[in-house]
Amino acid sequence: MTAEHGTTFCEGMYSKLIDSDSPCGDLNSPDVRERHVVHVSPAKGNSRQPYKLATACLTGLCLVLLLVLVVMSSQRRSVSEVTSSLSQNSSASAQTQRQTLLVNVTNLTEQIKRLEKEKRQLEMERNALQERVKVQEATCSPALETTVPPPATPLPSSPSGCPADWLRFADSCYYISTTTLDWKSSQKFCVRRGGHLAIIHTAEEQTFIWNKLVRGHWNAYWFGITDEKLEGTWHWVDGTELVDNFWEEGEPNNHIDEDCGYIVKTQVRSRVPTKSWYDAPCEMPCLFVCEMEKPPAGA
Ligand SMILES: [Ca+2]
Ligand SMILES: [Ca+2]
Repeated sequence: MTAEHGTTFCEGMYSKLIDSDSPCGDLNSPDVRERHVVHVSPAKGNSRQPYKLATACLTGLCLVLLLVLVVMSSQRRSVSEVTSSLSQNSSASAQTQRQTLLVNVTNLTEQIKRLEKEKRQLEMERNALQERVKVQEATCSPALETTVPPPATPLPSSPSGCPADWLRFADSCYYISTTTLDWKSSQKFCVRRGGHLAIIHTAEEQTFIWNKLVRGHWNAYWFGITDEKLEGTWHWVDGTELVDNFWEEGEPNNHIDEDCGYIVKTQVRSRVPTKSWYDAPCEMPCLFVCEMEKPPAGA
């Protein structure tokens, strides 16, 4: 072993027990002491360095742990604050939504009330319009002619044996007006002409008269029936009580205090003569049908 090698080896072994048998030789020898004096001091500094390093590491670790703890605590506080904030926000949001819903419910309730009021008003208007329609339907059509009513005296007879402007059926003559009068005036007109408002006992007679009527939107013709004396009990103008009848479905209904009967003829081809009677207020001006059972002698 060379001296240099031995020195390096001894330096590495300084921390070990000093052994006289050590290959390092006699440590008390001047050469060795010198070498150790020269090399021992740095060896002592190196032996403390790991402790310093460990201390530094531990200190660093502690600092890191402290930092971690600080960060975690901060984060935990932040999370708690965020959670609390979210909870508060959620509660506030729910409260806001509840208030909004309450406002919406209130508005909808008011809207429903308003719509119900409008509905009631519209229903009233509808009912009023329906009444007007019924009255309009019950109102006789305008006169087919604007001329004054024909004279009350019979005109010269026709080949039919009836006055010239009358129609013959069986043993009677019929006059179909072209002007309008109320029911009582119509009856008076017929009486002045030697007859009365038509008294209809059979479907054949009803059909004959109905076929002679002029079609129109709602052409209504008074005939000789009324329940003016006793509501619901209908009598002919000769005082006899009604037996067979040709009322329309739902008639007579006395809808607006209707005590006189009329026959209607419309443009609707499906209508039939045996369901053409209606009741209406006697004051309405209508066309009318007169009947004369016994034509004047010589007619
Ligand atoms: Ca009546
Ligand atoms: Ca009626």
